[in-house]
Amino acid sequence: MTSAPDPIALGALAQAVAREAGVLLMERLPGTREVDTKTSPVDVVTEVDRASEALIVARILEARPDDGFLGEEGADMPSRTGVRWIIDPIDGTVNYLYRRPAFAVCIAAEVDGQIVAGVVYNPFLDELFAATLGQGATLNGVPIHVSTEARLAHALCGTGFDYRAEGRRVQATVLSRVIHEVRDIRREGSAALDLCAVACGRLDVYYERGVHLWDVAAAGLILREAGGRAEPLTGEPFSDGDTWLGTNAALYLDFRALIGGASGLDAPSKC
Ligand code: 2AM
Ligand code: CA
Repeated sequence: MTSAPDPIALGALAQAVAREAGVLLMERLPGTREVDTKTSPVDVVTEVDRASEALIVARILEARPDDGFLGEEGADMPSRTGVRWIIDPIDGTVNYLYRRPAFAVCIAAEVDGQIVAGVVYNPFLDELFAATLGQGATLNGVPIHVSTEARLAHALCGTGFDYRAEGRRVQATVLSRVIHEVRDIRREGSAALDLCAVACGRLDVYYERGVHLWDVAAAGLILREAGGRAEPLTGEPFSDGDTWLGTNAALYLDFRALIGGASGLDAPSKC
């Protein structure tokens, strides 16, 4: 019989496992080991992605054999405990491929449909963002908070772009409407690290169309626990491919109206 899920214990497990996966990512960073001539760098990254997810799932199952999983690389197991782990073994895959620092391991623990613990670990910078529901958010153990910027025209805005051309066409149109309204745009290449950047005031707002649950589950909790808002633009429960918003507390309504208008949606009625 598995013990009752304690969010703090789930978070501690997620942190330990994310650090271990981070070591694997750094050991196998493209260019830091011999690459078989038959293997392209993209194949190597796919292989590391799979190895990272397999490691995370194995370590969690050792500790909690009846939990369920949802992972970007295909982990999909029902839960017998009410706990489901949502995993992105490398968020910022293209950065990883190019040995750029903005990539991270993301692990969220969901209990009966609610995210209760989340970890986003950037092994390149050794930065570990973590949160437990109701307990606040931290960066390397130090509490973090969103910015207090309330003027959209002064807001530094993160976003990201789809891998597919069709998605990018829509995103370019939205961006062309947003870019005049904010201080400037940053495109880092990791949805999870962008949300964590809002959580610690390195960005004021973030939006992206086409993210998946594993990109935003852990980092969304971290941002909410840091005093911000992280949710789909629609205000409805998240479904894959939605536009995701992350903001400090002061900018949420204005930014939601801006992105809703730029996307051709009416501002959602829910606050
Ligand atoms: P990934 O690195 O794990 O693929 C890039 O803007 C951000 O969006 C990354 O966090 C990337 O995750 C995520 N993303 C997920 N699906 C995507 C898609 N279809 N196109 C572009 N980015 C995607
Ligand atoms: Ca991802």
